[in-house]
Amino acid sequence: MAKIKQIIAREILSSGSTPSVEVKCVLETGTIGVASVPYGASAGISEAFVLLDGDKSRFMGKGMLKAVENVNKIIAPVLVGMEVGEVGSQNVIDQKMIKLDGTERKTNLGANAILGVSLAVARASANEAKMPMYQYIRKAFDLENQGLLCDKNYILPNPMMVVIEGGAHADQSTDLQEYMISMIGNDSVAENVRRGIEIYFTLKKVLKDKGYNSNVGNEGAFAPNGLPTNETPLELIKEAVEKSGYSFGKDVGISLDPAVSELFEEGVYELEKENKKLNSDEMIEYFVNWINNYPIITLEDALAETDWSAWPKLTEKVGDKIAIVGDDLTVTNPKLLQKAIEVKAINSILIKLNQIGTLSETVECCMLARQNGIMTIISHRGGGETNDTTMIDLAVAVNAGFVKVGPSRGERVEKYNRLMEIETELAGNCSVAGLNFRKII
Ligand code: 2PG
Ligand code: MG
Repeated sequence: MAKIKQIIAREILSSGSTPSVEVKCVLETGTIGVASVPYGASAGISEAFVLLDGDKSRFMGKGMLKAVENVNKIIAPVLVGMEVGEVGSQNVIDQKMIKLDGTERKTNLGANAILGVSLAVARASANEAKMPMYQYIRKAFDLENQGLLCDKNYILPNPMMVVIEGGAHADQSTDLQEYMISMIGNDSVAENVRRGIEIYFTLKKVLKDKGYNSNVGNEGAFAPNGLPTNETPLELIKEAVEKSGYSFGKDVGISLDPAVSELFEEGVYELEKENKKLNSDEMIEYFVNWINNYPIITLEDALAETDWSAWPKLTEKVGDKIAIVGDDLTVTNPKLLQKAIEVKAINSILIKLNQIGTLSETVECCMLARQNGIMTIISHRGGGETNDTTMIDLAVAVNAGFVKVGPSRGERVEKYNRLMEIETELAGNCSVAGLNFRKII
């Protein structure tokens, strides 16, 4: 046990050069924990509030000095002197900040301020306990003893790599946001990462040979312009997988995040590229058709975040075959997840720490998912990521099925490097989710 001595925040840059917040927590023992928060480009409407300065003379209004000040002047004085390191103390600290803010979406202090502190405190506590973060997260929330895990052993998540991106993440690419390859072999994480990267490089060649450019979008995935339809990336990926010498459907499956909340207005989904306007049932049929023709294993935000009545129809139709994943729909919020469980809207959930704004609520959401047979996928953010790798430790701690991270760029590969580091650290005392990913619930 140790007490918090100091908490200091500062404004930093995240990928894409959007400002973000970094927080340092110093304990009385001298132990330090540093953490930073990411930023979403296609954020869901119910996500926790990101407090921006709005001062147009700095960073086009996107500065985060107000959030920094909230940490330094409001949160820090309340938390200094509090104990960390005991089971439950992370939750006490997070609840204290939630109360101090006093709003549903952390609108007063900003989720960017609160999450920065939450993660910095957790890092300092893990360092103090001389534990890797994934082990500390299990300890802090007593996950092993409360029977909250599907397995006390570590089951490492499969890589889900974004290889073609469009929508809000790139200009003039596809209407849909993310086309991913999900590695389902269970030899090792390092092996899965290597295979994924080989396919990524082969895809670059496939694109070039067909005359498309191979420039990358926000997440480091290719964002070619001039693709004739939204289905074309599926064919290109198929070619790249096969040319890389892997079996399409056995070693590698496709994951999609169409993020169609961005395309939905007044009951209509507009696919500009194909000049189509679809209602909810037609949108479902559009994807069911793809599911019948390609080895799609996970499908995220295939319907809009406000189109609640359509989600159960999709899950009813294909939920026994593939993972139907809520992201904008559920925004890592235990209350929204509970609603989704009640109406049988999903069988899997995307988890992003900054959608809810504290480590405690994020873990609570993962455990609620676990108790209800919902697979968790821990994800990066498309807008501004930092080199913080807490999402990977979280994934390992909670037995997540996948981690969704772009294939290239420093802030993304840092996540895979951390996952491979954990695999080495565990030296065989772990398994890889592999083909059993649907059982990782
Ligand atoms: C998503 C994410 C991450 P963003 O929609 O799943 O890929 O994008 O962070 O922009 O919301
Ligand atoms: Mg998404």
